Amino acid sequence: MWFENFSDWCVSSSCKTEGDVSPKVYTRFADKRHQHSLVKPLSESIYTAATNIQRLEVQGARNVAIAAIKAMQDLARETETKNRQAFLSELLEAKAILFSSRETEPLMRNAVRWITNRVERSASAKVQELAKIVSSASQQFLEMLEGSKERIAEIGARRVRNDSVIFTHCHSSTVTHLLKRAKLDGTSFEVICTESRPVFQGRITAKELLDLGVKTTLIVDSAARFLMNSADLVFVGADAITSEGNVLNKIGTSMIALAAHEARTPFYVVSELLKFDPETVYGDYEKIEERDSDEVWRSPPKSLIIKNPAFDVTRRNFIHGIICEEGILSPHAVTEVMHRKYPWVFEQPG
Ligand code: RUB
Repeated sequence: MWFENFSDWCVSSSCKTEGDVSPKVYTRFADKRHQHSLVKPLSESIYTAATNIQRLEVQGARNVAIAAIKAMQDLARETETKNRQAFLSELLEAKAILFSSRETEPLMRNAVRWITNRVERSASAKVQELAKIVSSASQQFLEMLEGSKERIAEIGARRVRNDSVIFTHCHSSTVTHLLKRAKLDGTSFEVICTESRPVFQGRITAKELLDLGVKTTLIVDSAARFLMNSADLVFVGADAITSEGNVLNKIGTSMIALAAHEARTPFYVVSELLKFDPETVYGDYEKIEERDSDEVWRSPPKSLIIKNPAFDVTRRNFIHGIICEEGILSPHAVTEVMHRKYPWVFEQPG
């Protein structure tokens, strides 16, 4: 089906009306669409994935990357472009839309770049062959992610001692997979998790852990320091790792790191290395996404200023180690290991 503009696409897709899309999403993606009015839109999957990511229906860096990769696979299947140039433009448009759906997600950006770079490098003029490259590159990236997740769980589970108490924040699928592995290895432990205001991803963690049969205690975020002395170690996920070895994760993570430092509780980041942002090597700061204020207070008093940053930066001095697919690394070693293991990440940032 052909659409005149984004609002038509919206009406015919999972968004029932324009108003059903947050104004931010609408403006962002509508601007893109209007540059291309009267052309068939990209695969609907790209807009749907971008909208779901932006609305937090897809949560956590790994799931965001997987949703973007799957949308690229759909695009390759559904494309109606007839030549190399048109196919490349379609891919670049998809890349721009996916990148703008969340600012603090280098894993997603690395995944999409991995796919588009492979297509750009091929000399083929046939759309069918280029589409095959998108599918196989996507599959390779998904396999890399899966392999890393298993390796991280294997390594990290060795740090969980019998009868220990683990502290965690927000919901990281990488952390919960590690804890699942520790449980399957027969280790007995309990977990304290924060509720993670404002949208309570800690409840997802709590439910998953209870389903695994792990004794779990949920606390309000501001009780983190109060309870830190009861924990033996902290595991948190990551959204981004910078060239200096600093880590961005859910807002509140850096406060937890400070509390852990004060209590001398080892603080580990559990993350695949592909959350590294190559642009930080060249001086760019990782952007911190600011989310809608109504997540914090739906009907606040007029003129009240509400700030709702989604992530914060934990400096490397507070990080005991990064548990990744290459082992437990000092944050100082990250850039060097990235150069060795994933040199392609540095080839074409942007
Ligand atoms: C989730 C969050 C997670 C990281 C890592 O924030 O901060 O700790 O994304 O998750 P949000 P994973 O809910 O706002 O996306 O280990 O699953 O990649």
